[in-house]
Formats: sequence, C-alpha cells, structure tokens
Amino acid sequence: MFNTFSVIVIGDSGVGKSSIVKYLIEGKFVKDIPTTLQPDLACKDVELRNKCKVRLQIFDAAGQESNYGSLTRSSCMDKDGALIVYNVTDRKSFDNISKWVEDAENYMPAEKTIFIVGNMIDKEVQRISTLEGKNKAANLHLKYFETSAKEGTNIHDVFHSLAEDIYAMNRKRSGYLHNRQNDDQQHILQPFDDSNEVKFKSDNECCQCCQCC
Ligand SMILES: Nc1nc2c(ncn2[C@@H]2O[C@H](COP(=O)(O)OP(=O)(O)OP(=O)(O)O)[C@@H](O)[C@H]2O)c(=O)[nH]1
Ligand SMILES: [Mg+2]
Repeated sequence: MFNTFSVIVIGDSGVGKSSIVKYLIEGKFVKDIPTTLQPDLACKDVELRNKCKVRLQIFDAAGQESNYGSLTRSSCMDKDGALIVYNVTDRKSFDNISKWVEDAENYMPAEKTIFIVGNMIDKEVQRISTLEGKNKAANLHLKYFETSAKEGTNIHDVFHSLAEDIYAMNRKRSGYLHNRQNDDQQHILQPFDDSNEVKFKSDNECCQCCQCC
C-alpha cells in the first residue's frame, strides 16, 4: 500500500507552474504550454531517504481562474502540501505570494506543508534576489526554493523535499494520535503507513487517476 500525498501548485498566471510539473513528469522543458484553464492532475512516485515510496498527486492549478481570492475550499481542503510559485523576474507575482499563502492558510487543513518557489532563475534579466526571496519565506515561516523549469534546476529536489516534509509531518501526527489512542483507549485514526516494505510493481505503475502515467 502506498502513502499518497495530495499537493497543489499555485501562484499567479504565467509563473511556470505547469512547466514545473511537466518537467517533473516528462524530464524535459515543454515549450509553449497553453495557459491552464482547468486544474490538471499529475502523478509522481517518489522514494524517500528511508527508502519508503510515496505517491504525489499533483494538482496544477489554473493561475488565471484561481487568482488569489478565488482559490476554493474544495480545491484545497484535502491537500497535504502546496508549492506557491512566483517568477523571479516578475515583481508582481512575488508581491502576490503573501495573498496566495493567506488563501492556502484559510483553505488547507491545519496540518500542511507549504514551500515558496522562485521559478525562472535561468533568465538573464534583473531579478528578485535570492536573499529577498529567502527573507520573505522566512517571514512567513516557510521553506524557500529556486527553480528553473527550462533547465530543470531543482525541480526534482523541490518535490522530493515536499514529500519528505509531508511524510515527517504525518509521522509526527500519527505518533500523537497513537498516544492519544492509548490514553483514551479508543480508536481514532489508522496509523500512518511507514512500512519500508512498500515496493513498486514496476517503474510505470500507475495510480489510474490521471492522464499522465
Ligand atoms: N525561461 C523560462 N521560461 C519559463 C520557465 N518556466 C516557464 N516558462 C515559460 O513561462 C510561460 C508560462 O509558463 P506556464 O508553465 O504555462 O505558467 P503557469 O503558471 O502554468 O500559467 P497558468 O497556467 O496561466 O496559471 C511559458 O511560456 C513557459 O515556457 C522557466 O523556468 N524559465
Ligand atoms: Mg498552467
């Protein structure tokens, strides 16, 4: 049995959300992706440091439709994690990060993992500095990553780290629930499955829930 983590990629339109997800799935930069009008679902299996395998269900949100304020409770309520993406050469998308975080805080479950991602670091134009990005993320108490979907920089790392942190968060919660369960002598929740025995049947094993694998 796999642990499946559901994550959402949000941020202003055009910051590269779909390109990041495409690179993760296809291993290459796909040019001229049309703007996302309906949220897309992709799936990626990730092996954690402890060899446990988890499945990421990745919702690539439509930046245009889900402009901050219109991200809905239903699109966020069951998510374990979120990547909030901005374009390092677009100040407006950077300024809007706090609004996306506010939406995520409002609509996602209390237990969640959110990363800030500055994308398009390959661009050779004046950009928002790494320090400024890091400071903003630190003020929001969130981890910060920089990526290039064009060159593939840090794309796998960011999803891998997200999976690791969600896993750690779930283990912590599971431990807490176990303690409560012992105290209360009643069943509260199935323990989180952290078995190292979990293995893929094949590299291409599919979740049957998306178009991508
Ligand atoms: N140079 C460069 N261009 C990028 C990068 N990521 C995306 N792009 C380009 O930026 C444009 C927008 O990328 P998308 O992936 O469609 O952006 P999006 O955030 O999904 O946009 P919406 O679907 O409208 O919300 C496209 O022309 C991409 O080719 C990157 O890392 N570097
Ligand atoms: Mg898109």
